[in-house]
Amino acid sequence: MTSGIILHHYDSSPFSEKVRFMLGVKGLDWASVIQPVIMPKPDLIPLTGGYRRIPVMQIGADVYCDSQVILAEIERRHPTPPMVRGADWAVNLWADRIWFQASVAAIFAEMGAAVPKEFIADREKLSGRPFDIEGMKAAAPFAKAQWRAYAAWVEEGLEGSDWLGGATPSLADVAAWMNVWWAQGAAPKVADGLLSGLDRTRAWAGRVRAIGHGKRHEMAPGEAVRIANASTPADPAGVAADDPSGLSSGEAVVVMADDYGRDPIVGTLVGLTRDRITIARECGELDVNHVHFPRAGYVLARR
Ligand SMILES: N[C@@H](CCC(=O)N[C@@H](CS)C(=O)NCC(=O)O)C(=O)O
Repeated sequence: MTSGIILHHYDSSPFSEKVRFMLGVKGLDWASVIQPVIMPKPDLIPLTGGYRRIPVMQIGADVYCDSQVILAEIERRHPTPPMVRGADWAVNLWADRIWFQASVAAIFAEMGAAVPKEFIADREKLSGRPFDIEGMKAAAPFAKAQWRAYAAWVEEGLEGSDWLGGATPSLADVAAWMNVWWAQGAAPKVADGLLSGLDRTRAWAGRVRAIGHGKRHEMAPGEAVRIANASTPADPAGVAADDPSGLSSGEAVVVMADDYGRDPIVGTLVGLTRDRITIARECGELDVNHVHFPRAGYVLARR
C-alpha cells in the first residue's frame, strides 16, 4: 500500500537525500515529484504559499516544509522501525547547518567554473549574499579541516556498531549521511581525501547506499497540485496553552526561515507545539491547505 507521501525534490539535492534515505529505512512506497533546481517553481509555490526550498513533503492537503519537520512526520506516521533516539534532533541541526556550510565551501570551491551562472544568480537571491567562488576557494582549506573533524566524529560514533545510534539506522545516520553523500557525488576526489583513513565511515556509506530509497514512483507536478485540491487537511494540533509566544489559534501570522530563503509565508495559526508550527492557507481556487514548519530555525510572528 502506498504511504500517500509525495516528495517534492530533485535528485542532486542533499537535503532531499536525507528524506530519501529515511524512506528507504522505513521501506515506504512514495511518489516523487521533480521540482526545478532554481526559481521559478510554479507547481510548488501554490502548495507552500511562498516557501521555495527543497525538499517539501505533501500528504493530501498537508504540506511539510524543511527536512526537519518532514523527517519528524515520517517518524510519527511510520514508527516502525523507530529512528529517533536521544539527542538526535540536535545532531540533525548541527549536520544541516554547521557541517553543511563546510560542505558548501569545500564542494563549490572544487566545482569552480563548472557552476552554471543561472544557478549562481539564483542562489545569490536565495541567500541575499554574493555566491563568491573565489572566496570559497580561499576558505576551502579551513572548511575542509572542519569537514574532516566532523567526519571523524562519525568515525568515532561507529566504533563497535554499524550505525551511529547502535545496531539499526537512526536519525543521526540520516543527518550525517547528507554531507558524505553530497561530497562523494559532487566532489569525489575531495571526499576521497577527506575520508582517507576513516574506514568505518566508508564502510558505513556502503551500508547506507545498500538500503536504498524504498519504492519510488514518479508523479507529474500538476497531479500533486490536483491531489492537494481534492483533499482535506488532517486535524491540526492546536496551539499549546503554555506556549511562550502568547499566540493563539486563529491569529494571522507570518513564518520564515531564519537562515536563507527567508520568503515570508502568511496564514492563520492552527497548530503550535514545542517543535512545530502549522498554518492554514486559502489557496485560490482550492479551499484550504495546512503548511507545517519546524520551530527550530524558523521565525513566527503575529501579522
Ligand atoms: N533547512 C532546510 C534547507 C533546505 C535547503 O537548503 N535545500 C536546498 C536544496 S538541497 C535548496 O532549497 N536550495 C534552493 C532551491 O532548491 O531552490 C531543510 O532542512 O530542508
